[in-house]
Order: sequence, then structure tokens, then C-alpha cells
Amino acid sequence: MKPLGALATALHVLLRASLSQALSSADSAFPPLLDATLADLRFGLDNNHFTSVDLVQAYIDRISEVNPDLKAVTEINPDALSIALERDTERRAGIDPAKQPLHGIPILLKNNIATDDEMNNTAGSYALLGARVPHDSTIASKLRKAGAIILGKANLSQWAASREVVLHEGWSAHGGQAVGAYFPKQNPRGSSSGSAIAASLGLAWAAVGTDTGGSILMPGHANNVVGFRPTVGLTSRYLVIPYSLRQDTVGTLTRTVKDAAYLMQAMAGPDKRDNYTDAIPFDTIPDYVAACSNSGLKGKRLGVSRNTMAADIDPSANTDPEAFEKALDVLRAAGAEIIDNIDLPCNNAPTDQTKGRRSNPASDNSLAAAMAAIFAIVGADFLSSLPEKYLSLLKVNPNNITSVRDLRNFTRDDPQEGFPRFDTTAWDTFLKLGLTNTDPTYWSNVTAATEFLGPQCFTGALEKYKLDAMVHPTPYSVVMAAGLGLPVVSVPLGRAPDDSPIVPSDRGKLMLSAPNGPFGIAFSGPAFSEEKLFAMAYDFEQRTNVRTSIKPFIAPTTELAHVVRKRCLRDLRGACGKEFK
Ligand SMILES: *[C@@H]1O[C@H](CO)[C@@H](O)[C@H](O)[C@H]1NC(C)=O
Ligand SMILES: *[C@@H]1O[C@H](CO)[C@@H](O)[C@H](O)[C@H]1NC(C)=O
Ligand SMILES: *[C@@H]1O[C@H](CO)[C@@H](O)[C@H](O)[C@H]1NC(C)=O
Ligand SMILES: *[C@@H]1O[C@H](CO)[C@@H](O)[C@H](O)[C@H]1NC(C)=O
Ligand SMILES: *[C@@H]1O[C@H](CO)[C@@H](O)[C@H](O)[C@H]1NC(C)=O
Ligand SMILES: CC(=O)N[C@H]1CO[C@H](CO)[C@@H](O)[C@@H]1O
Repeated sequence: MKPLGALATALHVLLRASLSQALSSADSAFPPLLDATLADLRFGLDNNHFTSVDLVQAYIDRISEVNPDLKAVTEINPDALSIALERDTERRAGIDPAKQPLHGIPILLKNNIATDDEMNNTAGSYALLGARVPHDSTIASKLRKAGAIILGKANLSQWAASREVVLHEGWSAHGGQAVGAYFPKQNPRGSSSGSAIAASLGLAWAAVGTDTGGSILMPGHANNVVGFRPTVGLTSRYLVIPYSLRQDTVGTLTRTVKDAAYLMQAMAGPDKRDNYTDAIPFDTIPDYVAACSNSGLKGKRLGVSRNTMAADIDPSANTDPEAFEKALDVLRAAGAEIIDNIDLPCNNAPTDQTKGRRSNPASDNSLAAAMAAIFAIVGADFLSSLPEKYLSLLKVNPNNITSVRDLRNFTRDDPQEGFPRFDTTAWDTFLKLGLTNTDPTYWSNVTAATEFLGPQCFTGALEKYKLDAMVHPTPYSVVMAAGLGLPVVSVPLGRAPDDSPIVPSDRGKLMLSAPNGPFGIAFSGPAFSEEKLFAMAYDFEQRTNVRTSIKPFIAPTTELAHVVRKRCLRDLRGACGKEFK
């Protein structure tokens, strides 16, 4: 080795040593990304401990580590790093954090929420690969205004679980099979599967999902994150690939309740392009972040329905009765009043109506009828919503798909779509019924189902017992809220014990439940009661703090320290050092 080279090497070693010393003393400046909250990330960015470019790079590296196994993310925004650089420049020039609370913060969107950029929006299909929208969805545009960086698209059950009657949860033709991180081959539940996995493993700060019949709540419950399903109409669905305009709602998957509040705050609000938002009863959206209070449960009246919980609704529910009873004690200790043993006639409900399960229909004819009605309603909605609210708005529609009939045809013909192993039985049924949302039969179905689930059941009980909300293990909160368009928040409650059974699904390709499988508790309230739901969920979360005690068996190892160290070694001109003083 030449002397000069040796000197350079020695210098480099010295520099590396002092740098890694500086970095290790600054380790507290780097929040662990598995659990980092918005406040953690904001603090680091605002105090120049790291940049948005670092953060985006760290998340991209984390995605590359786990995505070959978990397939949580379908695309990374090719512009994410350059957008991050712009945010870093803006931050140096000074920003107003009140106006841009998400400034420089990377998030993922479910792959049915359109962005007018280089990314595809396909609902996981090849049918819409290469399609272009005329502009951003309202949600994407609001998030950009709040300063967020749209990092990429999250995998989902294809077409938000509308394609098959017996679902392949978390699978899409274009994104592959998404898998949960808490036990081998974990069925991640759906349809916002990738959003939940990504939020849980810190592949982004948080993720946006959609819920038609449990599609935020079930993956939130199964992946140890907070799933927030707002009232239908609180968030715009403009340029979100629809399933049912009556039931679709855009919500959040986050690691904490307060982060859900931040994200909801940025997304909620009226939009003249989605007239369901006309139903918003406030002039200004309540301050959901301020609602997160340590006395949020004090004086609240919470109903519990044992007959609902007695229904054997789902072998994967992983609901531990003991954990739920302990949760009730926590709620009581926090000053809530539990009104127990409320008889809800609409029990025995399946977890996800889109699955078309009719559990024990013989034991409850009204429920069977309501479920059949809902299946007919969402099917009719899909036939009209998809062409009217999405396909007809496309600027580029590469496969000329203009109807559900075209879509079914494409899906059965294109070998990449995996037919017939992945079938089209739900669409087949919708097309065969041929019901549209102008048909009188459609409206009689709507009336029958909402009467039964609402006044005769859930909203009836809320009023009769003057409840602020009902509280149940998450899977039991899905159907009533979905059918009625009501809000629910699911908070992590526990994990299946080490001796719990392994329950396979999808012909053994995935496991529905197994030891370490997370489960959640849900607060469900009346329309537009989000502010109260945040208060209660936050208080409960602060008192229990379950999420961080449940560990994924597979998780990325890249942290901000690695990314910053690499950047500093690349750029030895001194710009780096001051970040570690
Ligand atoms: C979107 O799809 C097109 C067509 O397959 C592909 O060329 C492009 O790379 C995709 N975009 C991203 C960001 O992956
Ligand atoms: C939205 O507008 C359509 C007509 O474009 C109308 O049929 C429908 O009732 C409206 N929905 C709401 C919730 O206002
Ligand atoms: C779609 O329609 C256009 C115009 O009619 C036609 O040129 C094109 O070949 C069609 N594409 C496909 C994939 O059918
Ligand atoms: C789909 O449409 C094409 C062209 O119209 C037709 O040849 C084909 O048989 C159809 N496939 C199915 C499964 O209906
Ligand atoms: C619901 O729709 C189905 C399918 O069209 C129909 O057979 C049934 O009678 C309807 N139910 C009600 C209560 O209108
Ligand atoms: C970002 C990423 O890793 N995308 C992958 C998602 O899964 C599909 C199907 O396996 C791959 O083709 C993508 O490259």
C-alpha cells in the first residue's frame, strides 16, 4: 500500500471511529422506527437530528428488507426522495407546523387511493396497470397539503375483497400474497392488509386504508395496530376505487391512537366531489388530537353485549375472554360505567360481510336476511359505483375496462390474474342478480338491513341505554358498523398465548391464528362520534400500552442511525457533524 493511501485509510478509520462515537452518543436522537410516533419524528426533523431524505431512505431500506417475504408494499414512489429533499429545503426556510403537521413525514396509501404521479392505482389488478387519473384523489391531495410524503402503495385483498366469495385475504394479482409478521404464514386479514402490516413494522410513519365491511378493523386487530374506521362521509372517496358508495370509508392504520388522530385530522372534511360528505354535521372538524386525553373515559357509558360475543363468528378472532374482562376492569377504573348484558338481536354476525359467510343462518333468520340484503346492496353498488365513480373518470384506461362485466372478462382471461384458483364468484353473483341502485328492490334491501341492524339493534341500544359507545373484541364490532356506515376504533388488546392452537386457512397456505397472534378491542359509536372515540381509545391505550409488548417474529433492522451514518461517510465535508452536537 502506498504511504498516502495508508494515511487516507488511517484517517478514514479515525473519522469513522469518531463518527460512530458521535452517532452512538446521539442514538437517543434516533427513535426506533418500529414504534416511532409522529411526535418522535417531528422532534428529530425539527431539531435537525435527521432529514426527511434520511427518513424516506430508512423506510425504503426497511421495505426492501421484509417485502420479499411479506409483500406489504406494491410500489415505492419513484419521486419520494426528491419530494423529501424539497421538504427538507422548506423546513430550513421555516414552516408553520400548525398548517403542516405532517410536514416531511412519509406515509403509505392503500393501492386503491389514486395519486396523479408515477404510481399506479390498480386495486391490485393488471386490469388497471398503467391507468392514469386526471388528478390526485382528495385524500392524497389533502395529505400533500398537510406536508406528508406519499412514500408508496400498500398491498390489499384485490379489489378491496369484492372479487371472490371465499376470500384470499391479503392477496392481489399484482402485489402477491401479503403476510402478517406475528407468526409464520400469518393471514394478515383484509382488505387493508399491506397498510396494517406496514404500519405495524414501521415501514412508514403510518398508512391509509379503506373499510367497506371490516377492511380496516380486521387487519388492524390482527397486526397489532390501531385501526380507525370513520363514519362514511367524514372522509372523501373521490378517486378512491370504490366497492360500495354506501359503505366505503377511508381511514387509518397507525401505531398509536394519537397518530390516528393526526392523520384523521388531515384527511377529514367536506368535498364537493363526494356528496356523502354533505352529511358532516360540523362547520369545522373537531380537534381530534386535542380530544386524546388521559381522562377520556371518565363518565362515559359503555355497553357490552354478551350475546354478540357468544357468537362463534370467526375462528381467527384470537379473542381472549380473560383479556377482555381485564379490559373492562381498566375501563371501570378509568371512570367509565359498563352497562353489561345488553341483548343485541343482530348477533351471530360474520366478521366480514364481503366474505358472504352466513354463520348459523338457521339460528337467526333475520340476521341471515340482513346479511343477504347487504351482500345484494354492496354488489349493486359495485356495479354502478365502479364505472361511475372511477372508470369513467380515468384519463388513460389501457384495457378499456368500463364496467364490472369488462373487468370480470379481463380477470378470467388474463393469465396473470390467477383465475380460476382465484375466482370471480362475488362479481358473478352481482352480475347475475343484476340489481342496480335505482331498483326498488335495492331500496327495500337497504331499508330492511338498516332497520334491522340500526333501530332494532345497535343504534336502538345506544339510545335506549344512553350509551357513548359499545365495546367488544374487535371482530364483533364489524358488521353493525359497516352496514350502518358508523365509526369504530380498534386498539391492540393482547396476543394469543403460546399454547393456543394453530388454525390454517387458504388450504393451509396461510394460518388464520396461532401463538402470538395479536387481537384488539373496539369502541363503536354513533355517526360522527369520532371525537369521543378518540378520547376513549386514547385513555384506554395510555392505561394498557399493549402494542409495544407484542413483538413481531420478523421485522426490519435498518434504523435512522444506519442511514445517517452512511450519508455522513459519503459526505465528509463536515455538513454532517453539527447534527450530533
Ligand atoms: C406502474 O405500472 C407501469 C406499467 O406496468 C410500470 O412501468 C411502472 O413502473 C409502475 N410504476 C411504479 C412506480 O412501479
Ligand atoms: C348525491 O348525489 C346524487 C346525484 O348525483 C344523489 O342521487 C344522491 O342522493 C346524493 N347523495 C347524498 C348522500 O346526498
Ligand atoms: C381500447 O380502445 C381503443 C380505442 O377504441 C383501441 O385503440 C385499443 O386497441 C383498445 N385497447 C384494448 C387493450 O382493447
Ligand atoms: C372476453 O371478451 C372477449 C372479446 O370480447 C371474448 O373473446 C372472450 O371470450 C371473453 N371472455 C370471457 C371469459 O367471457
Ligand atoms: C333483496 O334483493 C334480493 C335480490 O334482488 C331480492 O331477492 C330480495 O327480495 C331483496 N330483499 C328485500 C328485503 O327487498
Ligand atoms: C416494492 C416491491 O417490492 N414490489 C413488489 C411487490 O410484489 C410484486 C409481486 O411479488 C413484485 O413484483 C414487486 O416488485
